[in-house]
Amino acid sequence: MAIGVERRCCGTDVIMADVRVLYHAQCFDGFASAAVFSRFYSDCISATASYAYRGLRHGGTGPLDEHIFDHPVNAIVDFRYSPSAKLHWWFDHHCSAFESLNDRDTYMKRATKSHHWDPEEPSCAGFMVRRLRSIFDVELQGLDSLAVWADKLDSAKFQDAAQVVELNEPVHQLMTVCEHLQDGHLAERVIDAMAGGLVEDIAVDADIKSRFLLVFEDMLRGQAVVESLYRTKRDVVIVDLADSGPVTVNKFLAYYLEPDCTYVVSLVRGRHRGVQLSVGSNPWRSFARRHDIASICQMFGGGGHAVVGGICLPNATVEQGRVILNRIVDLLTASEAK
Ligand SMILES: [Mn+2]
Repeated sequence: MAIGVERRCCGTDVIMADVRVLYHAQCFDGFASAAVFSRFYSDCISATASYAYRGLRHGGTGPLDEHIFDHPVNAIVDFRYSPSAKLHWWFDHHCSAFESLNDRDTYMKRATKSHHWDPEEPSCAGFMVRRLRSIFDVELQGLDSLAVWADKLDSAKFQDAAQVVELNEPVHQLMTVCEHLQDGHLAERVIDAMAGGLVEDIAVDADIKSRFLLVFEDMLRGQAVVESLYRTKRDVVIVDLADSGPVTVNKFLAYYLEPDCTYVVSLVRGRHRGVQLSVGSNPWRSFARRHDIASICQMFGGGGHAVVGGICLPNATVEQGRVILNRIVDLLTASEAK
């Protein structure tokens, strides 16, 4: 499968690929979905097509910029919808796929064979394999294990916290690399291998292994920092990293350190400015969750799902972030006392 090369010249993209594949960046399911798409396109639409991949990140509101649809054929996978006529293919499973009711209407009215959404699906890559097989009668041979992995990892079906914090299994290591990988040669190698049905093979590749070890060392340093400063209030773990500088922390670490906790609330500085808060509930003690986390985050300008959410405050000071952190902890612990 040919990979498109782009050159930037005087601020203008010189188009060298046939298909632009925009995928959810830094996410195993995003990579897997990009792979399923290019494999489908090559098998079903054009055997000689070349692809230019680009990861998209959450954050920022308003419609997606038209400029991202810069190739003759443009696809978005595992990321939100755009009503642009230049979006030729779209697959997603996020509840928050539509910016507005208007966008949702546009999607419903378009009713094409090339735009697909199902928020009940555990992963976008798994959804794509199932949907494409049923609609286009295409075999997509060798992609079953990719679909199974994407379903498992994107819905956080891990045995226990140790499995996802100690990261001994190759595909879990590949997942970790994907979560820290920017666009570029290695990202394209991963997508290509996944498209060829070689997810287990690329997971044990030497370049993936060495990249994993770098990330894992950072995570171990992050773990030491969290262990030194986290505190608990009833069944809530509080992690305030606002004064810790940039640290890499495994998002399941708190459940590994405090397996009996129900919630984790954390505060970090924003990538460029401000602060970010995240609120999560213990996936291995889901019966203990007493709150809808999305609605708590919405009270402070954030959002998310019932089980996990976040708040981005680009203009807030650390002190303001701490006030919100404490208010959230109070909310989470207050109803427990009732
Ligand atoms: Mn996904």
